[in-house]
Amino acid sequence: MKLTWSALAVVSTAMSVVNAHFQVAFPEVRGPFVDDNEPQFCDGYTEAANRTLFPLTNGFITWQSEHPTWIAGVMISTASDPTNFTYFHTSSGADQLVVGYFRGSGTTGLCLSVMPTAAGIPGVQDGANVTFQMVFNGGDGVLYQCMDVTLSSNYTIPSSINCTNPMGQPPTNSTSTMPSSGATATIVNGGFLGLGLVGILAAILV
Ligand SMILES: *[C@@H]1O[C@H](CO)[C@@H](O)[C@H](O)[C@H]1NC(C)=O
Ligand SMILES: *[C@@H]1O[C@H](CO)[C@@H](O)[C@H](O)[C@H]1NC(C)=O
Ligand SMILES: *[C@@H]1O[C@H](CO)[C@@H](O)[C@H](O)[C@H]1NC(C)=O
Ligand SMILES: *[C@@H]1O[C@H](CO)[C@@H](O)[C@H](O)[C@H]1NC(C)=O
Ligand SMILES: *[C@@H]1O[C@H](CO)[C@@H](O)[C@H](O)[C@H]1NC(C)=O
Ligand SMILES: *[C@@H]1O[C@H](CO)[C@@H](O)[C@H](O)[C@H]1NC(C)=O
Ligand SMILES: [Cu+2]
Repeated sequence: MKLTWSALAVVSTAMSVVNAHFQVAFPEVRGPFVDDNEPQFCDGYTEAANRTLFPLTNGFITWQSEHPTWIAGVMISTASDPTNFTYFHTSSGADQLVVGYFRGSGTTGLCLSVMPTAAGIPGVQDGANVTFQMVFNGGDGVLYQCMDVTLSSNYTIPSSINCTNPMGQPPTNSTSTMPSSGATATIVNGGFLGLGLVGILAAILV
């Protein structure tokens, strides 16, 4: 089977219905999911909200998707109240990433491996208040959700929050900007951290 990304994008767009985007479960997002606002900065929430403790290393984001195939990544801001995209960019205007953009597939039980300090971003340190902005494209445009967290070197995510098949790649060798169209995406796929069935499927589809 050989499918192109553009074919998949067309299929997933055709199957889109109301509420067919993506939703982060952990850490807590800025406010209740608003389907129509997800194409906007932080799902439409411009103010920092409740902060969740998050480890400096070995962290993860749990989430679900209504699109079977997608591109995803995670930007970070070290500002205490990041109110627009500028706060999530490097000084040169590239997306400041803790999870590089990568292609994946799957709808439930998803999680992204997040190593906040791995990219060496200034200010990403013990005790810092930072914000993750997950960026996603399942074929119907680029979507966003934000999580305000406090980084802690002595915190471990409770075992009641599952991440059995972590995905994602460190930001070091991915594209620095989310492709606006899946059809023209050229993602350097450095490989999944957790190469499970999903990773193998994604590799076949690419
Ligand atoms: C923040 O947390 C409090 C207490 O858990 C909760 O009542 C409130 O709804 C949360 N606020 C948001 C924006 O989620
Ligand atoms: C983002 O917010 C800052 C501070 O309010 C402001 O200076 C900057 O112009 C804003 N950038 C955009 C793209 O709106
Ligand atoms: C982080 O945010 C919390 C809650 O908003 C606040 O109490 C704390 O002072 C902040 N810490 C820093 C280092 O800014
Ligand atoms: C854990 O680290 C935080 C800073 O991230 C600090 O405020 C707190 O006192 C530490 N707790 C323990 C038990 O060491
Ligand atoms: C965690 O995963 C295990 C095994 O897949 C499952 O039995 C359990 O219900 C999951 N827990 C949560 C909170 O999702
Ligand atoms: C991606 O990173 C890995 C590990 O650092 C490296 O081996 C590989 O050559 C890199 N790939 C590209 C295309 O830069
Ligand atoms: Cu959608």
